[in-house]
Amino acid sequence: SKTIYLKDYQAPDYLIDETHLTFELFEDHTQVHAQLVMRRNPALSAELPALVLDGQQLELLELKLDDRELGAGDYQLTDSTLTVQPTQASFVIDSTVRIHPESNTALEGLYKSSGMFCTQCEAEGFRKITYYLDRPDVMSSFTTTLSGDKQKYPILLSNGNPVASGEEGDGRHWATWEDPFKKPAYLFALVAGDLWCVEDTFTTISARNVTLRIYVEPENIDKVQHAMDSLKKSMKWDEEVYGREYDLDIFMIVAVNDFNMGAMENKGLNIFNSSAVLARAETATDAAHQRVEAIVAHEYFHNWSGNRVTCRDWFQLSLKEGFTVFRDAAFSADMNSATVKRMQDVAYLRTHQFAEDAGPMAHPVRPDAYMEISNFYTLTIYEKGSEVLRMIHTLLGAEAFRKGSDLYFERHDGQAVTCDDFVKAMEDASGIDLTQFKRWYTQAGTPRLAVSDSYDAAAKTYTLTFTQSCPETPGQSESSKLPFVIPVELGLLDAQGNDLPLRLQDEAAAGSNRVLSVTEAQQSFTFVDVAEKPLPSLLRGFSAPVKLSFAYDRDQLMFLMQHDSDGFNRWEAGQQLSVQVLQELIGQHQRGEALVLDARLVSALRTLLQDDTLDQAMVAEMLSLPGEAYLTEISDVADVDAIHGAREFARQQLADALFEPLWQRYQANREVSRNTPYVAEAEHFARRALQNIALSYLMLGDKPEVLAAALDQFENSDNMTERLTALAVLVNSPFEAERSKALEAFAEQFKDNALVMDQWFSVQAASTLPGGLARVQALMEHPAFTLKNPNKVRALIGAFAGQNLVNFHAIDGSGYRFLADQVIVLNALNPQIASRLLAPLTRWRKYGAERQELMKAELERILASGELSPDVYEVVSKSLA
Ligand code: B3K
Ligand code: ZN
Repeated sequence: SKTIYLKDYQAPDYLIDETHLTFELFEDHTQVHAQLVMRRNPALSAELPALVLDGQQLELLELKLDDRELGAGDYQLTDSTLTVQPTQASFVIDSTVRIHPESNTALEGLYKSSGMFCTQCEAEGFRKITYYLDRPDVMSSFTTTLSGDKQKYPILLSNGNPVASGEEGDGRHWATWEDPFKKPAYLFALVAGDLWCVEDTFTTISARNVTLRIYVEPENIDKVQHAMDSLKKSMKWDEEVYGREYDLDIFMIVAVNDFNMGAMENKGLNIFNSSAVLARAETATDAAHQRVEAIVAHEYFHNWSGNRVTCRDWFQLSLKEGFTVFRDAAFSADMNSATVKRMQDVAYLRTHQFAEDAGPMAHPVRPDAYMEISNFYTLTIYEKGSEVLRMIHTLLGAEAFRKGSDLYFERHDGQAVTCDDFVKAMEDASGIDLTQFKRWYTQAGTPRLAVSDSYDAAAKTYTLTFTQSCPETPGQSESSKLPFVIPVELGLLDAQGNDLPLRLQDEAAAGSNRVLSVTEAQQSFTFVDVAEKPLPSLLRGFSAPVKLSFAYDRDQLMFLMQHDSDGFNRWEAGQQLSVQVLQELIGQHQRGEALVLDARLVSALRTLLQDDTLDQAMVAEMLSLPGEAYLTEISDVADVDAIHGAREFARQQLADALFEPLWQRYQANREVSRNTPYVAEAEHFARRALQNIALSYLMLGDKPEVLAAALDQFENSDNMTERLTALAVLVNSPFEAERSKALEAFAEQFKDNALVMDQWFSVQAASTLPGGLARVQALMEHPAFTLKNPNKVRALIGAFAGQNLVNFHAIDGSGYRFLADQVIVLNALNPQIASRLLAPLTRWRKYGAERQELMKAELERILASGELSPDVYEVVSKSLA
């Protein structure tokens, strides 16, 4: 495999002004005709270099240049290119190819899913459909005609507006779609199938009526309303918050069952994994409802941040992804609880993106090299990219940020641009220089920010000293990294827990919450007129994606938990307290000592549980101890068994000590749930979240009244949130008879609902009871399981390797061997899924010597297993390097 470098970027030799496509869809092949109206790139010299079109797995049937049929001597073919010599600056290429969507298991290009045809082109799937300049800086208008069997494929869709349709007489029909907005090929889409739709309309801010349609398989038509509501909210929000109006007359979403990721923002025709569209109380959890809302918003927001203004090359991927995640996070915060959304996002970032940043695939938000671009749809591009935008927002303020985004959209509408262009628009609109800030785009790794303080009682000054550094990442030594701009939002608490006014030396005004810009390797800030030694509340709202350290003792953390005016930092103090307590238990476990839980954690959580004025979602989040994956990430050498043992011990102790208040809160909330119809809104999510975390603690106590409550919740709930938690606690309990009965009943009730069966697989795959691997292997034989469906692979194998750490990391290496076996099979079937599944093995450096050897041996076995896809090859070879 060869590496592609950002420094080698060159503008395209030729442009495509118009693309006219015809698809004839058949059961055993599809024929694609493409007419490309092209010209020499006017920005380059008048010479006419050879035209090199991308194309893979295509059978070329016919090729014409300006109506002249080309013979074998007139062009050159390789397995990824077609080369022709143009003779004039403007010309038309006509090609006809045969492709095989019916046997496409990689789910990239044109493929079939549950009997329907659909496409996935980003990043480089279009070259598996026809010969083309498959790069995002070549933007063209598209006209697409599709024809197929009328009975099997009554619905024929593509991008843009429908312009004509008709019958062919032989049981076939056709439709033509026209997309007037110039777009790169990665935004092309086509769908043909037997689908039903829910239709609605949205009136835009300038009073245009837009038809909204969500297409699904007929049996799912009752699970679409939540996505439709989310779509309308998104359209309105983007008008209000970003001034962005929708442009076409119709906006469509299609749900497909076999999809490599969540969804895809194809112009006017978003294609979604059905798991990211379908939601109703009986079959989808609260988390699933929120995920649908967020993904619908994300893909819709791409219409501006991605489609109208797109990326010049794939190194700029975060230009659209980081920005769009930032936008969807703000939307979700506005629709639900902003603090809860932030806590969840930060926990996710610190657990998973920080681990990526510390592993062999670490890369900057704007990478400068890749082998396979599909491997770079990462937490760093998406989540860290969003954090980078959030910091720009913090540094500029909301108003200047909005001016900057308006300028960006206005300046670059219809263009393919770079991250630098985005930052430039922000600078021009705000007058703020972001030169140093841009290091966030080019330097990989998670910065460390150590903070110390000193108080001068005589002078009444308080000084905070910040020291930043960033660890080595592949290709970037620690010493080569220059200081970042780190916005630190903070407050200082007095002994009563009130925010003190904050005034720096030489400043006139004083506020109580402010942002300091740390820009140097070491830097001090001195506050004046500080009457008493304060307790700092640092990095409020997690204002920068760094690892902050300050020597808080546990009493100080408990104080912050109760008094910090920043809700996020109250949670954060609780997390840090839990981490300290758990790390102490991990040490005791490793030294073979008796485990003793610090009683302060019990009393802090008791206080929270007994305070019914607090936001219940917040209490639920505070009760959830940091996960094993996060404890792994923050360990130098992760001791899987000690981490699991310590955390389970703490949970058990908390369950025993807090039985009364947990049982009270559980019963009160369950009572409300029982008498309230399901509503997918924040306050109801909060009630169920607290009810469910309480139940999971209570079940650790082996009490018959709790078992009865769990069984009742399992049998008599009208919603999946309560039912699935009840199933999960039974699956993890020692009550064997109840467990198998519940699993059987659940499977019987939901056997026809693939998405619910995914949950059933996951709950079992994640159970940390002994014998995990054998259970997973048995479930692979279940009739509802197939390696060909990515959702199933993620639900069973992904959940086992990612969430069942004690079983996956079994010291006999059986979990590693199993995962490697699956990766080898999937490498041939679906390289993108194979490569993602691999991630846990790439983290081998985190573990002790014995596990390191076992994990490395499996990576080497994959490397030697035969012909590897570029996807798998890149990840395995970089992990072993
Ligand atoms: N842009 C797509 C991701 C495509 C991934 C291709 N391997 C979904 C999204 O981020 O909205
Ligand atoms: Zn996206």
